[in-house]
Amino acid sequence: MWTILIKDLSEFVGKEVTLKGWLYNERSSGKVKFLILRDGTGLLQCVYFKGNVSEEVFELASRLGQESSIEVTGKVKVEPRAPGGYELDATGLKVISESHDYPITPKEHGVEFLMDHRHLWLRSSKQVAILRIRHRIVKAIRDYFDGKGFTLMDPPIITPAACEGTSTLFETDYFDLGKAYLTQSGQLYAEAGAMALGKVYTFGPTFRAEKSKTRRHLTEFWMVEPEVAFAELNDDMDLAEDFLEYIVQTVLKDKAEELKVLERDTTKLQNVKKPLPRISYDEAVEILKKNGIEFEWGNDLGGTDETVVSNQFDKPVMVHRYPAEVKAFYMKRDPNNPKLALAVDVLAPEGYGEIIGGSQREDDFDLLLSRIKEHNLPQEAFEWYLDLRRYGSVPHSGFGLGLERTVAWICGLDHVRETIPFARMIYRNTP
Ligand code: NSS
Repeated sequence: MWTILIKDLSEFVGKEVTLKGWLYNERSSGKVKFLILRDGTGLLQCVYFKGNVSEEVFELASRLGQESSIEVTGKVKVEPRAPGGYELDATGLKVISESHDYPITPKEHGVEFLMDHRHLWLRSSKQVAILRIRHRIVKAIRDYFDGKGFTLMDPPIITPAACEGTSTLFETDYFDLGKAYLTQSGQLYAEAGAMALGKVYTFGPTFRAEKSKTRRHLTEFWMVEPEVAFAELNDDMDLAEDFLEYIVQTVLKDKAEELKVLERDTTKLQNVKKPLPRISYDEAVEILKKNGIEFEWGNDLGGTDETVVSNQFDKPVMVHRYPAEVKAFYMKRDPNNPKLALAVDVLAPEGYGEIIGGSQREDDFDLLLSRIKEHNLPQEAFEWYLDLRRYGSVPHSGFGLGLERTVAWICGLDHVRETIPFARMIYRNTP
Protein backbone atom coordinates (compact mmCIF):
# COMPACT_ATOMS: atom_id res chain seq x y z
CA MET A 1 0.00 0.00 0.00
CA TRP A 2 1.40 3.39 -0.99
CA THR A 3 0.56 6.97 -0.07
CA ILE A 4 0.30 8.54 -3.48
CA LEU A 5 -0.75 11.77 -5.15
CA ILE A 6 -3.92 12.18 -7.20
CA LYS A 7 -1.91 13.33 -10.22
CA ASP A 8 -0.14 9.94 -10.28
CA LEU A 9 -3.28 7.76 -10.14
CA SER A 10 -2.89 6.41 -13.67
CA GLU A 11 0.07 4.34 -12.48
CA PHE A 12 -2.01 2.61 -9.83
CA VAL A 13 -5.11 1.35 -11.62
CA GLY A 14 -6.36 -1.86 -9.95
CA LYS A 15 -4.11 -1.35 -6.93
CA GLU A 16 -4.96 -0.64 -3.33
CA VAL A 17 -3.63 2.79 -2.32
CA THR A 18 -3.80 5.37 0.45
CA LEU A 19 -4.13 9.08 -0.20
CA LYS A 20 -4.04 12.07 2.12
CA GLY A 21 -5.84 15.33 1.56
CA TRP A 22 -8.92 17.38 2.32
CA LEU A 23 -12.63 16.78 1.82
CA TYR A 24 -13.53 19.08 -1.09
CA ASN A 25 -17.16 18.12 -1.51
CA GLU A 26 -19.51 15.25 -0.83
CA ARG A 27 -22.84 13.82 -1.85
CA SER A 28 -24.93 10.79 -0.99
CA SER A 29 -27.29 8.58 -2.83
CA GLY A 30 -28.93 6.10 -0.46
CA LYS A 31 -26.41 3.47 0.42
CA VAL A 32 -23.53 5.20 -1.34
CA LYS A 33 -21.45 8.07 -0.09
CA PHE A 34 -19.24 10.03 -2.50
CA LEU A 35 -16.39 11.97 -0.94
CA ILE A 36 -14.40 14.24 -3.25
CA LEU A 37 -10.83 14.37 -2.04
CA ARG A 38 -8.40 17.08 -3.02
CA ASP A 39 -4.69 16.89 -2.31
CA GLY A 40 -3.32 19.93 -4.13
CA THR A 41 -2.58 17.91 -7.26
CA GLY A 42 -6.15 17.06 -8.30
CA LEU A 43 -9.59 15.82 -7.30
CA LEU A 44 -10.61 12.23 -6.66
CA GLN A 45 -14.07 10.79 -6.13
CA CYS A 46 -13.97 8.21 -3.33
CA VAL A 47 -16.99 5.89 -3.28
CA TYR A 48 -18.10 4.30 -0.02
CA PHE A 49 -20.76 1.54 -0.35
CA LYS A 50 -22.62 0.92 2.87
CA GLY A 51 -22.30 -2.84 2.47
CA ASN A 52 -18.58 -2.82 1.73
CA VAL A 53 -17.27 -0.81 4.65
CA SER A 54 -17.61 -0.96 8.42
CA GLU A 55 -20.48 0.95 10.00
CA GLU A 56 -17.96 3.17 11.70
CA VAL A 57 -16.37 4.20 8.39
CA PHE A 58 -19.75 4.81 6.76
CA GLU A 59 -20.90 6.92 9.69
CA LEU A 60 -17.66 8.93 9.52
CA ALA A 61 -18.03 9.43 5.78
CA SER A 62 -21.51 10.83 6.39
CA ARG A 63 -20.47 13.13 9.20
CA LEU A 64 -17.32 14.86 8.01
CA GLY A 65 -17.50 18.55 7.15
CA GLN A 66 -16.02 20.24 4.10
CA GLU A 67 -12.21 20.66 4.31
CA SER A 68 -11.73 18.03 7.01
CA SER A 69 -8.26 16.58 6.52
CA ILE A 70 -8.46 12.86 5.88
CA GLU A 71 -6.70 9.71 4.79
CA VAL A 72 -8.54 7.41 2.41
CA THR A 73 -7.76 3.87 1.31
CA GLY A 74 -9.18 1.86 -1.55
CA LYS A 75 -8.73 0.44 -5.00
CA VAL A 76 -8.10 2.72 -8.00
CA LYS A 77 -10.58 2.35 -10.88
CA VAL A 78 -10.83 4.03 -14.25
CA GLU A 79 -14.03 6.10 -14.33
CA PRO A 80 -14.29 8.50 -17.28
CA ARG A 81 -17.30 10.28 -15.74
CA ALA A 82 -15.47 11.20 -12.53
CA PRO A 83 -13.40 14.38 -12.22
CA GLY A 84 -9.85 13.49 -13.29
CA GLY A 85 -10.98 10.20 -14.90
CA TYR A 86 -10.40 7.91 -11.89
CA GLU A 87 -12.38 6.81 -8.89
CA LEU A 88 -11.50 5.18 -5.60
CA ASP A 89 -13.43 2.10 -4.59
CA ALA A 90 -12.94 3.11 -1.00
CA THR A 91 -12.72 0.92 2.06
CA GLY A 92 -10.79 2.91 4.64
CA LEU A 93 -11.24 6.41 6.03
CA LYS A 94 -9.26 8.09 8.79
CA VAL A 95 -9.64 11.61 10.09
CA ILE A 96 -6.57 13.75 10.59
CA SER A 97 -8.53 16.83 11.69
CA GLU A 98 -12.25 17.45 11.47
CA SER A 99 -13.51 20.69 10.01
CA HIS A 100 -16.98 22.11 10.47
CA ASP A 101 -18.76 25.17 9.07
CA TYR A 102 -16.09 25.92 6.46
CA PRO A 103 -16.93 29.45 5.36
CA ILE A 104 -16.53 28.93 1.62
CA THR A 105 -19.18 26.59 0.29
CA PRO A 106 -19.79 25.50 -3.30
CA LYS A 107 -22.46 28.25 -3.59
CA GLU A 108 -21.58 31.67 -5.00
CA HIS A 109 -19.90 34.17 -2.70
CA GLY A 110 -19.26 37.86 -3.24
CA VAL A 111 -15.72 38.77 -4.19
CA GLU A 112 -15.07 40.87 -1.06
CA PHE A 113 -16.09 37.92 1.10
CA LEU A 114 -13.75 35.69 -0.86
CA MET A 115 -10.90 38.22 -0.62
CA ASP A 116 -11.46 38.41 3.17
CA HIS A 117 -11.05 34.64 3.20
CA ARG A 118 -8.24 34.58 0.68
CA HIS A 119 -6.18 32.22 2.89
CA LEU A 120 -8.96 29.63 2.39
CA TRP A 121 -10.12 30.69 -1.07
CA LEU A 122 -6.71 29.60 -2.36
CA ARG A 123 -7.87 26.00 -1.92
CA SER A 124 -10.54 26.16 -4.60
CA SER A 125 -9.86 24.57 -7.99
CA LYS A 126 -9.84 27.81 -9.94
CA GLN A 127 -7.40 29.49 -7.57
CA VAL A 128 -5.14 26.43 -7.59
CA ALA A 129 -5.11 26.56 -11.41
CA ILE A 130 -4.20 30.27 -11.36
CA LEU A 131 -1.36 29.73 -8.89
CA ARG A 132 0.01 26.91 -11.00
CA ILE A 133 -0.09 29.03 -14.13
CA ARG A 134 1.57 31.91 -12.28
CA HIS A 135 4.33 29.54 -11.21
CA ARG A 136 4.77 28.32 -14.79
CA ILE A 137 4.97 31.90 -16.05
CA VAL A 138 7.62 32.74 -13.44
CA LYS A 139 9.64 29.72 -14.50
CA ALA A 140 9.21 30.54 -18.20
CA ILE A 141 10.47 34.07 -17.51
CA ARG A 142 13.56 32.75 -15.74
CA ASP A 143 14.19 30.04 -18.32
CA TYR A 144 13.91 32.55 -21.13
CA PHE A 145 16.46 35.01 -19.80
CA ASP A 146 18.77 32.36 -18.35
CA GLY A 147 18.80 30.68 -21.76
CA LYS A 148 19.73 33.93 -23.52
CA GLY A 149 22.82 34.74 -21.47
CA PHE A 150 21.20 37.15 -19.00
CA THR A 151 22.34 37.20 -15.38
CA LEU A 152 19.69 37.50 -12.67
CA MET A 153 20.49 40.46 -10.45
CA ASP A 154 18.48 41.27 -7.32
CA PRO A 155 18.02 44.99 -6.74
CA PRO A 156 17.34 46.53 -3.33
CA ILE A 157 13.77 47.11 -2.19
CA ILE A 158 14.59 49.97 0.17
CA THR A 159 15.79 52.83 -2.00
CA PRO A 160 16.81 56.47 -1.58
CA ALA A 161 14.74 57.97 -4.43
CA ALA A 162 11.92 57.64 -6.97
CA CYS A 163 12.30 55.85 -10.28
CA GLU A 164 8.82 56.12 -11.80
CA GLY A 165 7.58 59.49 -10.55
CA THR A 166 7.20 60.83 -7.04
CA SER A 167 3.42 60.57 -6.82
CA THR A 168 3.35 56.81 -6.20
CA LEU A 169 6.13 56.41 -3.63
CA PHE A 170 5.69 54.49 -0.40
CA GLU A 171 7.72 56.29 2.21
CA THR A 172 9.33 55.01 5.39
CA ASP A 173 11.60 56.46 8.08
CA TYR A 174 15.10 55.12 7.80
CA PHE A 175 16.98 55.51 11.08
CA ASP A 176 19.21 58.60 11.05
CA LEU A 177 19.27 58.77 7.27
CA GLY A 178 15.86 60.38 6.85
CA LYS A 179 13.30 59.09 4.38
CA ALA A 180 13.62 55.91 2.36
CA TYR A 181 11.21 54.52 -0.22
CA LEU A 182 9.97 51.12 -1.33
CA THR A 183 11.24 50.50 -4.82
CA GLN A 184 8.94 51.23 -7.76
CA SER A 185 11.24 49.39 -10.17
CA GLY A 186 14.63 47.71 -10.15
CA GLN A 187 15.58 49.40 -13.40
CA LEU A 188 18.14 51.94 -12.24
CA TYR A 189 20.07 49.17 -10.50
CA ALA A 190 19.64 46.89 -13.51
CA GLU A 191 21.35 49.61 -15.57
CA ALA A 192 24.35 49.44 -13.25
CA GLY A 193 24.26 45.66 -13.66
CA ALA A 194 24.13 45.86 -17.46
CA MET A 195 27.30 47.96 -17.40
CA ALA A 196 28.95 45.22 -15.31
CA LEU A 197 27.53 42.08 -16.95
CA GLY A 198 26.17 43.12 -20.34
CA LYS A 199 22.73 41.54 -20.05
CA VAL A 200 20.89 41.31 -16.74
CA TYR A 201 17.38 40.95 -15.44
CA THR A 202 15.81 41.79 -12.12
CA PHE A 203 12.72 39.96 -10.91
CA GLY A 204 11.00 40.79 -7.68
CA PRO A 205 8.34 42.73 -5.84
CA THR A 206 7.87 46.40 -6.64
CA PHE A 207 5.62 48.96 -5.00
CA ARG A 208 3.39 51.77 -6.14
CA ALA A 209 1.26 53.88 -3.86
CA GLU A 210 -1.28 53.94 -6.69
CA LYS A 211 -4.42 55.83 -5.85
CA SER A 212 -6.05 53.95 -8.72
CA LYS A 213 -8.77 51.49 -7.88
CA THR A 214 -8.86 49.61 -11.18
CA ARG A 215 -8.74 45.98 -12.23
CA ARG A 216 -5.10 46.43 -13.31
CA HIS A 217 -3.56 48.07 -10.24
CA LEU A 218 -1.93 46.57 -7.20
CA THR A 219 0.19 48.46 -4.68
CA GLU A 220 2.61 45.54 -4.48
CA PHE A 221 3.29 43.62 -7.68
CA TRP A 222 6.05 41.60 -9.28
CA MET A 223 8.00 42.90 -12.19
CA VAL A 224 10.69 41.34 -14.37
CA GLU A 225 13.08 43.85 -15.91
CA PRO A 226 15.71 42.93 -18.48
CA GLU A 227 18.39 45.51 -19.23
CA VAL A 228 20.84 45.23 -22.12
CA ALA A 229 24.01 47.18 -22.86
CA PHE A 230 24.52 48.31 -26.47
CA ALA A 231 20.80 47.84 -27.24
CA GLU A 232 18.59 50.47 -28.86
CA LEU A 233 14.82 50.82 -28.94
CA ASN A 234 14.36 48.42 -31.86
CA ASP A 235 16.48 45.78 -30.14
CA ASP A 236 14.32 46.27 -27.05
CA MET A 237 11.16 45.62 -29.09
CA ASP A 238 12.73 42.54 -30.71
CA LEU A 239 13.48 41.19 -27.25
CA ALA A 240 9.99 41.98 -25.92
CA GLU A 241 8.17 40.18 -28.74
CA ASP A 242 10.41 37.12 -28.63
CA PHE A 243 10.00 36.97 -24.85
CA LEU A 244 6.20 37.29 -24.95
CA GLU A 245 5.89 34.58 -27.59
CA TYR A 246 7.98 32.25 -25.45
CA ILE A 247 5.95 32.82 -22.29
CA VAL A 248 2.53 32.47 -23.89
CA GLN A 249 3.38 29.46 -26.04
CA THR A 250 5.04 27.71 -23.08
CA VAL A 251 1.97 28.18 -20.89
CA LEU A 252 -0.35 27.00 -23.67
CA LYS A 253 1.75 23.87 -24.07
CA ASP A 254 2.34 23.05 -20.41
CA LYS A 255 -0.76 24.34 -18.67
CA ALA A 256 -3.60 23.24 -20.95
CA GLU A 257 -5.36 21.45 -18.07
CA GLU A 258 -5.31 24.50 -15.83
CA LEU A 259 -6.50 26.78 -18.65
CA LYS A 260 -9.40 24.37 -19.13
CA VAL A 261 -10.31 24.63 -15.43
CA LEU A 262 -10.43 28.41 -15.95
CA GLU A 263 -12.54 27.92 -19.11
CA ARG A 264 -10.08 30.13 -20.94
CA ASP A 265 -10.76 30.49 -24.66
CA THR A 266 -7.18 30.29 -25.92
CA THR A 267 -7.79 31.20 -29.58
CA LYS A 268 -6.34 34.67 -29.24
CA LEU A 269 -3.42 33.45 -27.14
CA GLN A 270 -2.43 31.04 -29.94
CA ASN A 271 -1.77 34.15 -32.06
CA VAL A 272 0.96 35.46 -29.81
CA LYS A 273 3.83 34.84 -32.22
CA LYS A 274 6.39 37.21 -33.67
CA PRO A 275 6.35 39.61 -35.31
CA LEU A 276 4.02 41.71 -33.17
CA PRO A 277 2.60 44.86 -34.76
CA ARG A 278 4.55 48.06 -34.00
CA ILE A 279 2.82 51.41 -34.20
CA SER A 280 3.91 54.84 -33.12
CA TYR A 281 2.05 56.89 -30.53
CA ASP A 282 1.00 59.19 -33.39
CA GLU A 283 -0.57 56.25 -35.19
CA ALA A 284 -2.31 55.21 -31.96
CA VAL A 285 -3.78 58.71 -31.68
CA GLU A 286 -5.04 58.39 -35.27
CA ILE A 287 -6.74 55.11 -34.38
CA LEU A 288 -8.42 56.77 -31.39
CA LYS A 289 -9.68 59.64 -33.51
CA LYS A 290 -10.99 57.30 -36.19
CA ASN A 291 -12.92 55.51 -33.46
CA GLY A 292 -14.55 58.71 -32.31
CA ILE A 293 -12.50 59.09 -29.12
CA GLU A 294 -11.69 62.63 -28.08
CA PHE A 295 -8.00 62.51 -27.39
CA GLU A 296 -5.50 65.30 -27.14
CA TRP A 297 -2.01 64.70 -28.49
CA GLY A 298 0.42 64.74 -25.58
CA ASN A 299 -1.69 62.82 -23.07
CA ASP A 300 -0.86 59.33 -21.92
CA LEU A 301 -3.15 56.56 -23.11
CA GLY A 302 -5.79 55.68 -20.51
CA GLY A 303 -7.25 52.24 -19.94
CA THR A 304 -10.11 52.71 -22.41
CA ASP A 305 -7.79 54.25 -25.01
CA GLU A 306 -5.53 51.22 -24.75
CA THR A 307 -8.47 48.90 -25.27
CA VAL A 308 -9.62 50.78 -28.38
CA VAL A 309 -6.11 50.68 -29.85
CA SER A 310 -5.44 47.04 -29.01
CA ASN A 311 -8.84 45.96 -30.37
CA GLN A 312 -7.55 46.81 -33.84
CA PHE A 313 -5.11 43.92 -33.64
CA ASP A 314 -5.36 40.20 -33.03
CA LYS A 315 -2.04 40.12 -31.15
CA PRO A 316 -0.36 42.28 -28.52
CA VAL A 317 0.60 45.60 -30.08
CA MET A 318 3.73 47.64 -29.37
CA VAL A 319 3.19 51.38 -29.19
CA HIS A 320 6.44 53.34 -29.40
CA ARG A 321 7.64 56.94 -29.25
CA TYR A 322 5.38 58.57 -26.67
CA PRO A 323 5.43 62.26 -25.83
CA ALA A 324 8.42 62.65 -23.51
CA GLU A 325 6.34 64.82 -21.16
CA VAL A 326 4.25 61.87 -19.94
CA LYS A 327 7.16 59.48 -19.57
CA ALA A 328 9.90 58.92 -16.99
CA PHE A 329 12.97 61.13 -16.64
CA TYR A 330 15.47 58.46 -17.71
CA MET A 331 14.13 57.89 -21.22
CA LYS A 332 16.19 58.97 -24.20
CA ARG A 333 14.60 61.43 -26.61
CA ASP A 334 14.06 60.58 -30.25
CA PRO A 335 16.89 62.25 -32.20
CA ASN A 336 14.36 62.90 -35.01
CA ASN A 337 11.88 64.62 -32.71
CA PRO A 338 12.99 65.60 -29.21
CA LYS A 339 9.35 65.93 -28.12
CA LEU A 340 9.20 62.14 -28.22
CA ALA A 341 10.74 59.58 -25.88
CA LEU A 342 12.24 56.36 -27.23
CA ALA A 343 9.67 54.46 -25.20
CA VAL A 344 7.59 51.38 -25.90
CA ASP A 345 4.50 50.02 -24.21
CA VAL A 346 3.12 46.63 -25.13
CA LEU A 347 -0.67 46.44 -24.96
CA ALA A 348 -2.25 43.03 -24.51
CA PRO A 349 -5.39 42.14 -26.46
CA GLU A 350 -8.87 41.48 -25.04
CA GLY A 351 -8.85 44.67 -23.01
CA TYR A 352 -5.93 43.73 -20.75
CA GLY A 353 -3.98 46.87 -21.59
CA GLU A 354 -0.35 47.65 -20.87
CA ILE A 355 1.67 44.66 -19.73
CA ILE A 356 5.14 45.94 -20.68
CA GLY A 357 6.69 49.39 -20.38
CA GLY A 358 10.21 49.97 -21.63
CA SER A 359 12.59 52.36 -23.31
CA GLN A 360 16.03 53.22 -24.51
CA ARG A 361 17.75 55.08 -21.66
CA GLU A 362 19.31 58.53 -21.77
CA ASP A 363 23.03 57.78 -21.97
CA ASP A 364 24.29 61.36 -22.18
CA PHE A 365 25.48 62.81 -18.88
CA ASP A 366 24.41 66.43 -19.44
CA LEU A 367 20.98 65.55 -20.78
CA LEU A 368 20.31 63.12 -17.97
CA LEU A 369 21.34 65.68 -15.38
CA SER A 370 19.05 68.29 -16.89
CA ARG A 371 16.14 65.76 -16.85
CA ILE A 372 16.77 65.03 -13.17
CA LYS A 373 16.58 68.75 -12.48
CA GLU A 374 13.49 69.27 -14.66
CA HIS A 375 11.72 66.51 -12.73
CA ASN A 376 12.73 68.11 -9.40
CA LEU A 377 14.48 64.94 -8.34
CA PRO A 378 17.19 65.19 -5.66
CA GLN A 379 20.45 65.15 -7.62
CA GLU A 380 22.42 63.84 -4.67
CA ALA A 381 20.40 60.61 -4.58
CA PHE A 382 21.12 60.11 -8.28
CA GLU A 383 24.88 60.74 -8.25
CA TRP A 384 25.59 57.03 -8.40
CA TYR A 385 23.22 56.71 -11.37
CA LEU A 386 24.93 59.64 -13.11
CA ASP A 387 28.24 57.82 -12.60
CA LEU A 388 26.99 55.23 -15.12
CA ARG A 389 27.11 58.09 -17.67
CA ARG A 390 30.42 59.45 -16.36
CA TYR A 391 32.33 56.21 -16.72
CA GLY A 392 31.94 54.41 -20.03
CA SER A 393 28.36 55.28 -20.94
CA VAL A 394 26.82 53.20 -23.75
CA PRO A 395 23.42 53.08 -25.44
CA HIS A 396 21.26 50.68 -23.47
CA SER A 397 17.64 49.66 -23.19
CA GLY A 398 15.28 47.51 -21.21
CA PHE A 399 11.70 46.99 -20.19
CA GLY A 400 9.51 45.85 -17.33
CA LEU A 401 6.78 43.23 -17.58
CA GLY A 402 4.15 43.22 -14.84
CA LEU A 403 3.69 39.63 -13.72
CA GLU A 404 0.15 39.99 -12.38
CA ARG A 405 -1.21 41.72 -15.49
CA THR A 406 0.38 38.98 -17.56
CA VAL A 407 -1.17 36.25 -15.41
CA ALA A 408 -4.58 37.99 -15.60
CA TRP A 409 -4.35 38.17 -19.38
CA ILE A 410 -3.19 34.59 -19.93
CA CYS A 411 -5.73 33.21 -17.45
CA GLY A 412 -8.52 35.47 -18.79
CA LEU A 413 -9.35 36.94 -15.35
CA ASP A 414 -11.19 40.19 -14.96
CA HIS A 415 -9.10 41.53 -12.08
CA VAL A 416 -5.46 41.27 -11.00
CA ARG A 417 -6.49 40.54 -7.39
CA GLU A 418 -6.77 36.82 -8.20
CA THR A 419 -3.34 36.57 -9.83
CA ILE A 420 -1.22 36.98 -6.69
CA PRO A 421 -1.61 34.86 -3.55
CA PHE A 422 -2.33 37.81 -1.25
CA ALA A 423 -3.20 40.99 -3.12
CA ARG A 424 -2.30 44.42 -1.80
CA MET A 425 -4.52 47.19 -3.11
CA ILE A 426 -5.53 50.66 -2.07
CA TYR A 427 -8.39 49.32 0.09
CA ARG A 428 -6.87 46.01 1.14
CA ASN A 429 -3.81 44.90 3.07
CA THR A 430 -5.25 41.75 4.69
CA PRO A 431 -5.15 38.80 5.16
O1 NSS B 1 5.98 51.81 -14.80
S1 NSS B 1 6.24 50.85 -15.85
O2 NSS B 1 5.51 51.05 -17.08
N1 NSS B 1 7.78 50.84 -16.24
C1 NSS B 1 8.78 50.70 -15.35
O3 NSS B 1 8.62 50.55 -14.15
C2 NSS B 1 10.17 50.65 -15.96
N2 NSS B 1 11.14 51.02 -14.93
C3 NSS B 1 10.42 49.27 -16.50
C4 NSS B 1 11.77 49.18 -17.19
O4 NSS B 1 11.93 49.76 -18.23
N3 NSS B 1 12.71 48.45 -16.62
O5 NSS B 1 5.85 49.44 -15.28
C5 NSS B 1 6.13 48.30 -16.04
C6 NSS B 1 4.98 47.31 -15.97
C7 NSS B 1 3.67 47.83 -16.54
O6 NSS B 1 3.64 47.69 -17.93
C8 NSS B 1 2.67 46.95 -15.84
O7 NSS B 1 2.59 45.68 -16.46
C9 NSS B 1 3.29 46.76 -14.48
O8 NSS B 1 4.66 47.02 -14.61
N4 NSS B 1 2.70 47.67 -13.50
C10 NSS B 1 1.76 47.31 -12.60
N5 NSS B 1 1.15 46.15 -12.38
C11 NSS B 1 0.23 46.09 -11.38
N6 NSS B 1 -0.08 47.15 -10.60
C12 NSS B 1 0.52 48.34 -10.79
N7 NSS B 1 0.22 49.36 -9.99
C13 NSS B 1 1.48 48.46 -11.83
N8 NSS B 1 2.26 49.48 -12.29
C14 NSS B 1 2.99 48.97 -13.29
